[in-house]
Amino acid sequence: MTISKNKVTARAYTNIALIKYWGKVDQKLKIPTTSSLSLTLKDFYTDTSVLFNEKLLEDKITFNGQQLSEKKAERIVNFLDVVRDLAQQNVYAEVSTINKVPTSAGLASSASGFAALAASASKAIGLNLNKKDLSRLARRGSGSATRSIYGGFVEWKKGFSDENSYAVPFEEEVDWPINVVAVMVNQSEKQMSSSKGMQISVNTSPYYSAWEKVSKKALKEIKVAIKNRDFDKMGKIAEENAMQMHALTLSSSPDYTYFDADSLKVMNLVHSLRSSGLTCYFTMDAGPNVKILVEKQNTSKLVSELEKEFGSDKVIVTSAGPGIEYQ
Ligand code: 2P0
Repeated sequence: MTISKNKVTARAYTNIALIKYWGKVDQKLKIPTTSSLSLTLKDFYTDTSVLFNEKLLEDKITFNGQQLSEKKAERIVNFLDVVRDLAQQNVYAEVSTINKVPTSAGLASSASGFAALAASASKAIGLNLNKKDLSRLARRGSGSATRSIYGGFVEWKKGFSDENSYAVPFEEEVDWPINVVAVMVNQSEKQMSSSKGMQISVNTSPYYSAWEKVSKKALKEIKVAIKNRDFDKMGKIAEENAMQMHALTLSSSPDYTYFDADSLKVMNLVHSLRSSGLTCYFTMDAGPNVKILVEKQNTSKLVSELEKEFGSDKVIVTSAGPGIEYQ
């Protein structure tokens, strides 16, 4: 194994879960309680460059051009320790990250962030990981990053150990004209991190075992809907699964929520557009922004309705994106 003399740069795209991951059985290894399924998105991504350098006395981490404080860098340093352990190397790294994802606003910046870091750091240190092992490694940084190794529709098979919890492509090349419209109602950092929130739900929501049961069934059904190109079925299952996840936050002790007033406004608009014949479905993650699934032929109508209400700077249209890319 040889450490690269040049920096290695990788790009990873965020993904949006249609069947959500919300809880772990093992916090350190990030083994989830349930399997999940996502769509990797084209327009939100992270570029990360890594150079391991014998001369450094500590890891040096910059984010969008700014050096990170020790506290903010801690999660990245911990992840680099996992990479160093795996490679049996004891050398510090220079890491620079450029994010094209609003951080901590429920658009899974940790998914693209840790997937890009796993890819660039493992290659820079001389590990030649296949995609399965890269997915396992990305999982150690952030659960949702497990899925961002692949493009298109991706399933994270929960497994039960470090060896067998990883993502597999369900459909990498998506030849289905669908869009995801993100409505950025609020870009401020969230109060409750997903890592913390999901464990409160695991430990206290009386509905948690019901969640495990319904989400297993929904995963099976959405895979059939995707294969059959049944947009209505896919959207309905995804919207229900999102609401069931958010029911876990509301039913936790202490209770918490990622909804804000504008998130509810978007959801109400989706319901009313749907009853007037415009087929679209929403999903929402650990932040107030809402993502709407829509078939391409209906996108411009949906966008104009959203822009009327929220303004054009708040509405971003994207579609299926690729897996990890190296520069
Ligand atoms: C998901 N989310 O499946 C779910 C749905 C948010 C809502 O994965 O603790 O940042 O790092 O594994 O991956 C966000 O949680 O949490 C997430 P950790 P992560 O996309």
